[in-house]
Amino acid sequence: MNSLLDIMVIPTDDPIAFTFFTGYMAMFASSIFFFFERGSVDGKWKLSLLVSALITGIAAVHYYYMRDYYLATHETPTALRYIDWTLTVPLMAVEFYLLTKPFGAKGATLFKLIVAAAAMLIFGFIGETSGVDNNIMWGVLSTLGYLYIVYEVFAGDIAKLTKLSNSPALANAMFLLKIFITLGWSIYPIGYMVLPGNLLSGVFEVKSIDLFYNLADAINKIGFGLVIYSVATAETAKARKAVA
Ligand SMILES: *C/C=C(C)/C=C/C=C(C)/C=C/C1=C(C)CCCC1(C)C
Repeated sequence: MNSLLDIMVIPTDDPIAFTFFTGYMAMFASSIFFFFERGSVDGKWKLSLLVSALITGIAAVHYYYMRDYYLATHETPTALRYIDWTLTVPLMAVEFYLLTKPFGAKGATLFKLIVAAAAMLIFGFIGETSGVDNNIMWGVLSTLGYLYIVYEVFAGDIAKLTKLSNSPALANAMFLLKIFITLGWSIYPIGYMVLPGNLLSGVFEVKSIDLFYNLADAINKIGFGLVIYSVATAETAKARKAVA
């Protein structure tokens, strides 16, 4: 089962294998795109685009390994998945911080977001690896971390700074990013619920957790980056027009 050949053959009846491959390539291509597009936006946006490139780049490397792990074992690459998220979710918190920093965001805001993300991921990892009995409890604890992030963006520091900024560009970006962290991010807990002992157990195959996670990653990591890219290019064009 673990021969090199297994890794080379993509079963045509396995949508999970398919999404590991397309996920890898899409993350990789996005990373190159965001990295090179740094050159076409004004200075203050360059760091945001670099962080977008890092998010998709880190994911691409993990998808490379998860893909092979999955093909060789047909099991869920839980550890690799959580290592990826441990790096990329805090970087998404950094994106919120960078967008609001020109309007006074403090390190403390970033710190709160990262602590909430860490709690969400640690509890989720324990829930996925510790067996059936407390699967729901760990999922609920993880969801508290998630909801705290949603709160910060909708009503906490990030929301207040966006309002104070009087910047239509930032307001637009936040509107879209809010859709990502509510609708897009909610795909993850739905995936988690297919685990044995949880609410959707039996409705889907356990393995389909990877289908949910791969879909959500592509939407959230690439989409998030594209929102920031579109604000950056729009604002750059506006600033250049004002100078000309
Ligand atoms: C790029 C990766 C991202 C944006 C990952 C986000 C992950 C989540 C929002 C995960 C959330 C979970 C819950 C809210 C409860 C169940 C356990 C998790 C970790 C799947």
